[in-house]
Amino acid sequence: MILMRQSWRWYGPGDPVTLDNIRQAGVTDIVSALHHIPNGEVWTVEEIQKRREECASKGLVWSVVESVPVHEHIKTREGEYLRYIENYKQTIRNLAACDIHCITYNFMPVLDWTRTDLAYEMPDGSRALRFERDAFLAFDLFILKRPEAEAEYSPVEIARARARFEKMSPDEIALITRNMIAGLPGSEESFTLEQFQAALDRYKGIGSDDLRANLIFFLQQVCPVCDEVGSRMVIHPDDPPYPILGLPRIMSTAEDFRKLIASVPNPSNGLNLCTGSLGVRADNDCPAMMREFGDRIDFVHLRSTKRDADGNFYEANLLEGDVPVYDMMKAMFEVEQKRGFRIFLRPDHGHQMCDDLSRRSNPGYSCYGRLRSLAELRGIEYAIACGG
Ligand code: DNO
Repeated sequence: MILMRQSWRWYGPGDPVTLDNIRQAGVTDIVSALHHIPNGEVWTVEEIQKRREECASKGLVWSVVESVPVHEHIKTREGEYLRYIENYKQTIRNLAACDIHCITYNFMPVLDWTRTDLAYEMPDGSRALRFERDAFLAFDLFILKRPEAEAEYSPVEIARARARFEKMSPDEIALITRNMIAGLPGSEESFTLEQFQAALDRYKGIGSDDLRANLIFFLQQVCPVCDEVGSRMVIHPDDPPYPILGLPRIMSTAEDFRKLIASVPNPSNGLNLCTGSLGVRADNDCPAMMREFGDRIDFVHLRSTKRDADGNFYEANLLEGDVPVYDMMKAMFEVEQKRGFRIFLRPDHGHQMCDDLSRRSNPGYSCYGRLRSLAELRGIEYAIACGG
């Protein structure tokens, strides 16, 4: 029987959730990245080896990279993009030389994932990450004051955002600004408001077809290297899975995945199925995606969200959100048996709960919250493996 490879994201030596904590979670594999290396530069064998050894000293294996960031110049295909692509290829080779073959990345312009509230209080007192649409629009229209914003929203939306903005205290304005642009963990970028607007402006004239063409170009360069060294690029979907701030988004639906695979059929062109990101859209069926793209999914993020009719969502307890977690695990289990391949799975964001509430942790990457999700996932897998 082929069971999942239980993994855990570790941000490196600065992560408040330590390798000693992680090994007690009972996972075997670490998901990590060399966050100290500037975007676009080569990850050397020495640096990769050092991280591998840190993990190995605790009996853990660093086997998945999340992420080798894609430099903005590659996304916009300008400036030094060819040099950055060459560097990316070298990083792929160096990772393979250290026996790391699963490479996560995303192709979201400017921002990686986005939330307005990092400490949304749940009825049980734990804290969750949340995306509140009115607050997001208030940021766009009245804090950032993005010139094109007004034309992109309806009068009703603008009125709601204004009312929301008028209720915000200076502290709340500062907080939402920080949440939006100071870079959530793993984003690798942080901005002032002016820098942020300048970064958005670099996408003027780049529509979704252009961005997709740039992604395809990038993959056409790097996938042959991956094929040669036996590695796979797994793209993380957009979070949230729709355009924001006037920026194009091209990896939000099954159709987006289909187009990407049709354009770059190399076996190394793979997917990181993130149920929390995709599940924000009611028209995304995660188990169906697992079945359709299973041959190319080497890495899964398991998390659930709860959306409402106003376009808000929060990160729910794993078994209480919109994502059909049992069906998803069942689909994954079936794919694994068919492929004879153990998919890497990590519990994605967890709530801050119990001792997490009095400890610092990277937003979403608390210790107890993720332990709770992992325990639930293990239980589901166990039941499925026993025929349930
Ligand atoms: C958020 C993460 C993302 C992810 C990147 C992958 O918690 O899932 O930041 O790591 O999008 O490139």
